[in-house]
Amino acid sequence: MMKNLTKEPSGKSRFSRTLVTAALPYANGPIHLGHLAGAYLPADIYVRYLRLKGEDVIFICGSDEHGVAVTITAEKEGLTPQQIVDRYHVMNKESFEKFGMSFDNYSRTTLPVHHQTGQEFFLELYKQNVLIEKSEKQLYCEKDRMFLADRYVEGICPVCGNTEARGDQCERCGTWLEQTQLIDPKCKLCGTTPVVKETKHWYFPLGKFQIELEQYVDSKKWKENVRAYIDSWLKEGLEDRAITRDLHWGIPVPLQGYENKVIYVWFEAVLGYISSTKELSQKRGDQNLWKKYWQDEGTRYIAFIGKDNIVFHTLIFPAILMSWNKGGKSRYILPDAVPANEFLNFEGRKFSKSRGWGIDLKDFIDVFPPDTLRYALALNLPESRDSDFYWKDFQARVNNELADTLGNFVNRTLQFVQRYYDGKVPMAGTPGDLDRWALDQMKDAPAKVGALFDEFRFRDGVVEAMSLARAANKYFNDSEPWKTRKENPGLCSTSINICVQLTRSLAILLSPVIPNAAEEIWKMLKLDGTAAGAGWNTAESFGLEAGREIGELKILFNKIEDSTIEEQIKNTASGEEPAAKTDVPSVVPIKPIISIDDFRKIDLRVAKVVSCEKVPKSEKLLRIEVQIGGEIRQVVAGISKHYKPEELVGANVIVVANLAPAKLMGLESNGMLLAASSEDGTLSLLTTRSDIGSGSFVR
Ligand code: B3M
Ligand code: ZN
Repeated sequence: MMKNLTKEPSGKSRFSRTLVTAALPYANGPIHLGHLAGAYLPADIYVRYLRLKGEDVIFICGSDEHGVAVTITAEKEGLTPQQIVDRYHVMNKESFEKFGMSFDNYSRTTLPVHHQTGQEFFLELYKQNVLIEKSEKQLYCEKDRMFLADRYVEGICPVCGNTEARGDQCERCGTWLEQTQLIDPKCKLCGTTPVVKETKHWYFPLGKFQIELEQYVDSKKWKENVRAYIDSWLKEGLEDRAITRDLHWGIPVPLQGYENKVIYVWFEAVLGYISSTKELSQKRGDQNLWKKYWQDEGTRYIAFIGKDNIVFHTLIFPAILMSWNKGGKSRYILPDAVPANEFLNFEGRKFSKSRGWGIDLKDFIDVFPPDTLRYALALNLPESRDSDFYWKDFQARVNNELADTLGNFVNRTLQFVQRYYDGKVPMAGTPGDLDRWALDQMKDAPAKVGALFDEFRFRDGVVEAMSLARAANKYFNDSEPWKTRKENPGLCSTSINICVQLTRSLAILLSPVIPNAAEEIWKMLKLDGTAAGAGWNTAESFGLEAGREIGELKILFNKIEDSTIEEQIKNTASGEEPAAKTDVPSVVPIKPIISIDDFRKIDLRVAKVVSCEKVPKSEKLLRIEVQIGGEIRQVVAGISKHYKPEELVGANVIVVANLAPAKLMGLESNGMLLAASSEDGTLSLLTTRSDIGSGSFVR
């Protein structure tokens, strides 16, 4: 378990302010629930909580508008990249606002202030002679006449066998790839096999920062899931990384001879947090504001992201900042915590835009109040492992917890005040045992919930806050005010007074999660100011004096009908059967149906391994000679992490015998071995009994 990050052993914080950033979403598509659960909702709960505690905090975000993610979408839609980012920047900013994201600034990486920041960092590192220029072999499409940066090329991941790995990263196993490592690469635009051509690029020597990064990582506290990723990167050994690209969309490389190249999107996107803070400075007319948050040791920096962005925020961004700091111009602070979440799945499967699986934020909040989504997601955050969004769960959370527990308690309490006390808070007398129990619950709640939020355990924190609502309902039931009203009016007014105080405390404690409902409660109580501004610790004690008038009552949450949920299930799951709810990890979605004729095009054969050796200088590749009937062939396979060469000799494996030849590290590969690969990248070759002759058909 992690210790409270804000406190020194003495209990006093050594920080005087907090900078919170949330990953900059690509402006190439709408925000969906998976994004919210990965980074945005936890970040917003945290910031709202800090503000309630009266801390100095700013919350920074914006659209990531460069890179191949954007240009590919533009090409698909026949629009310019600018048109795409304009559309999605506005759309995402609006849906974030409706969802209640309380950013202090939501910027764009296409703004001049960001281009300047990106070029300034690039030039500073260049002047320090940190960057290395290299002539490298890259994949080039002769048909489209361009170098195939990142996602413009797709092929088989040499680590996990995923057939849709991209030129920079395999999304399935998370391996960060060089495009020339891809097996059987294809141009994404025209589908042809690219050629290898020389091009010049600037590299960032990440490897040189290995030791400094290890020290940095050891000096901070990380969530277990995050630390596991970092350690695997560090263990693998860090390598130089190209930070320029042959593209026309992005921040131009500010050097002669590089006119047609841009800075790699990941190098500049992380700097977008700084530019966004600079923009906030300008907006607030305080030129020093951004420096205070980025360059003062008294600032604590927390970066909220999803798990696929961990390496960029825990290693690459810190290394860039360390590198800048060596120049002596000024010193940036490094992230103190990167509380990355795992993935949220939808009804048992991965969100998939192309397959229409999942739901966008925009569509969701057209139908349901944002607080219902915030609450249901908060209780389902993938904080330590992947989790699932199910429509039925959502309905149950809203109906049983928000409407029946919280809403019902607030409603019955305030109705009682309206009906029997003329709308004024009744007097509290000396508390009895039952009352003291309720008061103890109230007194302990802010510290309990706060301790969990401090540790980035938002799910548990919200459960804890909601347990105060449960206790409040129990207290109402057990004190039976409908009876004591006549039998013992003093007892009755004490319990109703305490119920009103509990209502106020609940508004404060739940305000980071359900900010709209919290303010509704505040209005019903006719309190001054806002629940969000009341002060976290004031939830411990009485905040409404007796005799005070309360406001008009409203229903906090309406229940969701079965028919409404059925309709959503129909609309958002494109007619596919929701997977059964189990703890079994979800699978990557099945590909579209093919005909038997399509399948027959693939010539699968049994092949006997006659010799096998490691490919020199390659960590992953084996060179294998197989016999298929009377023919001996060479196949190169990325399985050396899973099989020793001597293990394979004599084995009967299955090969795709009619696959177009491919070159891997200069070796021709004539065919592909079939292997099962699990999500975590474990590989197992398909084999047959040894008495099946080589060359036999597999069908
Ligand atoms: N745009 C990737 C993503 O949207 C990337 C994050 C940038 S954070 C600086 O997941
Ligand atoms: Zn992979």
